[in-house]
Amino acid sequence: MAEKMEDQILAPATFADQYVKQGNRGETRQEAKRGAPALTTQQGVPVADDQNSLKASPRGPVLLEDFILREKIFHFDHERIPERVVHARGYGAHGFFETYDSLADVTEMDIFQRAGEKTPVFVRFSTVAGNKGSSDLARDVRGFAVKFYTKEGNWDLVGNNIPVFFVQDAIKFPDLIHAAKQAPDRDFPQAQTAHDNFWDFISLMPESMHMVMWIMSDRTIPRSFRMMEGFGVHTFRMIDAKGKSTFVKFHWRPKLGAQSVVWDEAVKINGADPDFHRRDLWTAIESGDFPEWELGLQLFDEDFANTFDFDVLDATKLIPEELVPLRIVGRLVLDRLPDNFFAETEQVAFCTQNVVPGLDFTNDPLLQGRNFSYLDTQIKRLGSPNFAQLPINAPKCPFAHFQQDGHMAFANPKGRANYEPNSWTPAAGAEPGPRETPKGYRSVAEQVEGPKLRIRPESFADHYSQARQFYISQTEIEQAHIQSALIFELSRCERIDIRTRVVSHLRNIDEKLANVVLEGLGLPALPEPAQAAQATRTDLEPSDALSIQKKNLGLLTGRKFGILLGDGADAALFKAITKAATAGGAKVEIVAPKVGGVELSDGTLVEAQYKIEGGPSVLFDFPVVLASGPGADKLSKLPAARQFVADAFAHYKFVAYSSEIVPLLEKAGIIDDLDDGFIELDAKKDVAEYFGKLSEVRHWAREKAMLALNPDLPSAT
Ligand code: HDE
Repeated sequence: MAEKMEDQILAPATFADQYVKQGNRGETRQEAKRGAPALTTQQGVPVADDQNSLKASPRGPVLLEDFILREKIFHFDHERIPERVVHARGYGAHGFFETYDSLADVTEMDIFQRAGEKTPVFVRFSTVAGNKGSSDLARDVRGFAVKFYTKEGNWDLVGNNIPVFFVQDAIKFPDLIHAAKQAPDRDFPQAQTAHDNFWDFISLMPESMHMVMWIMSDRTIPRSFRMMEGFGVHTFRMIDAKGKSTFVKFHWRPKLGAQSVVWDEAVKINGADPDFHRRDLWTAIESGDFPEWELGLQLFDEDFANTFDFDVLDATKLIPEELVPLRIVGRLVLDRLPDNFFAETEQVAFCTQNVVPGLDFTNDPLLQGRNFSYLDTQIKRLGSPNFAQLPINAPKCPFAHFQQDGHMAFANPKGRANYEPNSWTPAAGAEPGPRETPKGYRSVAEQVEGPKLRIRPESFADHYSQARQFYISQTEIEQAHIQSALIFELSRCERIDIRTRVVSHLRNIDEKLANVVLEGLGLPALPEPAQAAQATRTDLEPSDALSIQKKNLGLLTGRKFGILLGDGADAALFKAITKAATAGGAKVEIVAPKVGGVELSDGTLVEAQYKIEGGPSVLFDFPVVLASGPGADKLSKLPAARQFVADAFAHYKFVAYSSEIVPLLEKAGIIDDLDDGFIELDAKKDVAEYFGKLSEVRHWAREKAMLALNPDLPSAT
């Protein structure tokens, strides 16, 4: 029997302002009207029905003839490209780099010649170990990759948020990554190093010990991409117009200051908002709070390199800023979101070998291996040697060469000459095409001699001195965090011999650290210190530049207040806090029992961004709780509200609250432990006192007190 095919128009109320029809089986149909263009196939054929495939009768088989269905499914099947083998999860933004002063005394790099010049950039931040869909707050190194579209070609500075690396030679990189990622038999754990394979490998690689101190520190759980430092890691060379070469190390310094979260918070953020870092970057740029970093250079010559205690070619070492201070040369501003994540953030291809005239490599064996890897990996990932033609990868300066054809070649030259040298001239009937420029890229004429061999230089043999220097440069609280991180990670490593082997390395770094970790793991006896190729030096002074807490800028800018509101909350207090927070450059978000909002004491209705179960205090730097009367009573009964304040307490946060919510603090079990970090607000004047405390960011005195009270916590031992 023939089916009834007419569509009926639905009641407008159901779909608000949408112009919608309904098919005879309830399919929603929207037509190309009111400004919406016609849907077509890839070939431009208009599509009449995008809801039903072509069938031989209503309940019959789908026909092979349905080219519309087949084309749509075919394209969908091929949407994915291989994710990056490392740094798969990342997030990017566009912006510019502005040069402060000319650096012509040091380098010919065009980008550094003219003060005030702005160069477009694309930046991608990433984690290393997790897959593309992993959560943002994994304990991991963060990638900090910058593509500068300069007038003399693209320069990629592919760095991390940690200035040193795990291994000294690129030949060990595949082993490192295999060990860090999921075990091959079980494919877990995802995005974490707390497992046997990682610690087994690390414990067999003494050179990784400096990096291990950094990854067990708070650096690997940053509060925001906007609050991370960045480093080029390797030593590069800058070359001036006369050919003189100067060594250089690159540093990015966030204008908001560096900040991290605490571990328990990181774990909970991963559940509450796995996209915490990308959402943070997106919303900051969208709301006009453009993140900024300054670029600092450590510049030094061969003489310094020869007298420095460590080899500047060894990527497991840094040069303390106390020895070579940073020269600040410009700023990076991210002010534009990508239009399309895939086309820009996913398809961007950073390559360490993308350097420009005036910049050259050194013989760092890790860097040299990377210079092969990054080009090679793009072929696999992007599928064609023409990946540089993608808009995100193409230079913004003129370019011309004779490379041709290949998959997806879409920028194809015209004319006859596709080789050089050639004899074509317009008079002979064709353009000659591009030719050499004497002032083009030149490598430093470095003298190289010696036997060809597989060997590690003697100057790479000290694996513990800078690890120790990093550890003793941290505040007491930061050291406690390193201790707990090591204990947690090693507790997830099942083999006792591996745990013990790590402790044997820690003995070469700091005896107290080794003992605390031993105790924390309940290991029976201290192992012998690991055999060291070179004894640890104890004469390296602490460097304040290595600590996050010692460099705290105490800014409210870029931070977030989360105000948990109950009905009847004091309107004057609410407004005073909101005003002071906004004036300080912070954002304020509201959490309430219902997202519809709450009614303040003066009858104002305030809408909420989060229903309390979806707005835990881990999402905010500064949690506040305001309610009174039945509103306060109601909050005290809600488990999520109790968790809100209990977590804020456990994460050492400053918490401002109105006096009537004391029953909530009682129910949360923290009333007897309240300290100076919990600020009761009775009147607007108390708000000033509360804001006066916030420059410390967290109430670390609470953590100190907790450590002193609890002999089972790390640094109390
Ligand atoms: Fe990478 N690394 N890496 N790496 N790396 C990649 O390139 C590699 C290293 C870094 O946002 C890959 O395009 C080797 C150090 C960042 O797209 C791959 C070695 C540092 C990114 C690769 C290293 C980095 C990558 C994977 C040892 C800090 C992400 C996809 C010799 C200075 C860039 C890709 C982005 C990505 C290889 C070590 C930073 C496979 C062989 C040291 C930020 O080519």
